Amino acid sequence: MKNIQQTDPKIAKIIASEIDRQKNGAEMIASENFVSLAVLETAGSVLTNKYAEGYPSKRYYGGNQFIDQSESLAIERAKQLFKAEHVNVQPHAGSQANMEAYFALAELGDTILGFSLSHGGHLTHGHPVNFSGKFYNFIHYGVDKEKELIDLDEVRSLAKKHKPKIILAGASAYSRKIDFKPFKEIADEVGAYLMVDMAHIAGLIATGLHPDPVPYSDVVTTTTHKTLRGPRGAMILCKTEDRINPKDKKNLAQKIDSAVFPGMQGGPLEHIIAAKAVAFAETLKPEFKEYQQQVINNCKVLENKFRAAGIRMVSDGTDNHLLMIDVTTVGLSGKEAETLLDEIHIFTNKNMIPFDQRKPMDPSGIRLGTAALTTRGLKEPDVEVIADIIIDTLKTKKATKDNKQKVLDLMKQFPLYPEL
Ligand code: DSN
Repeated sequence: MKNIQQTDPKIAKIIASEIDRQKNGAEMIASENFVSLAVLETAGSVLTNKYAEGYPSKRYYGGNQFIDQSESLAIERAKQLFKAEHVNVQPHAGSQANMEAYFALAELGDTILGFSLSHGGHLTHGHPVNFSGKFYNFIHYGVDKEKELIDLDEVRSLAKKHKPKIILAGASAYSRKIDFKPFKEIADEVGAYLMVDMAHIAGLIATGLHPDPVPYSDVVTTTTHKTLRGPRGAMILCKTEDRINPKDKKNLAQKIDSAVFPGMQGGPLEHIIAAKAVAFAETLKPEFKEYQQQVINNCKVLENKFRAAGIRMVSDGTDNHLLMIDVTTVGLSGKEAETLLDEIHIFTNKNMIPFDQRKPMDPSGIRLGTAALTTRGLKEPDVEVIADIIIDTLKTKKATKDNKQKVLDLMKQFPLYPEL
């Protein structure tokens, strides 16, 4: 920070304020996490200076002998972590990874069957305001009204009716396990590729705590910064052979690689790719599995607390790192709940819930996650304290000084980045 303070005090101040915000709050946005200092250091390293268009040993620029080593390590570690045949670690973000996967598997205008955003899917799974909904003919499945679980009968009947080129599974606001085997069976029945976006649950999958999509899928995309706890970025895992078009000149791995570069991206972010390698090495350690189990245990504490408080949860609970709360059951909108919690330094996000009667900017739900809290070291009794504070705030509809102080006192017991 010394250099930034000298050359750009405004930005230095913003960074210092953000460090304070992160330290003095309970981060419960389900897609966020805190990277290790080793990942942070690598992401801020001189590797940012290098152009490396191409792939290890096949670059368009000289001087890549060291960059080749770090990118190869990232690839090898990711392959080991997910037992994947092929991995491309260059996607800059989850949206790019999804775009690149669609480019590799389909032609513009082709039909893709994905999970509706309003039921828990993602913007890049075919929402009309996103490139995905503009470039492709997306059809959506959702959850059933009663149990609020993914409706596989609907997936099958829509697949048979629309004959999609790709069936897409994966979610950003779904608190239950997704079984990928039936998705593969349906994909086989209609001759579609199976693509899975495992961004939210990648850490759980890497540690065997969630059903694994890799054996069933042609392509799997993921971000690297959510439960996987790496730097902000993404990657694509795939099979080598193209199951649907085996006679094409390029196999599936080659199609994915060319969709990433030169198809979509130019110079890869090699500082971030090296930081991915560092994160994957952390992920391969036994402690990472203990961490992921604790993430789930902590989320179960939230589930039990909300059930006891009589506050409705979508699908009545959770199997993973997140929980969807219907805050209309306490007479609040999602935006009101998010704002109240923000005021007492509990950071969450408003979220649509299935069959929501309200609008996306002020929906009926909030999404809570435990990945970041667990990285700070919170265990069941600590999460009980947070749950009580959230429930009190939502029920009284008041952001009290007392509750804010309780959050600050609790988070002080779990120092974040004391070195910074
Ligand atoms: N924005 C991410 C999330 O919060 O789930 C998904 O891209």
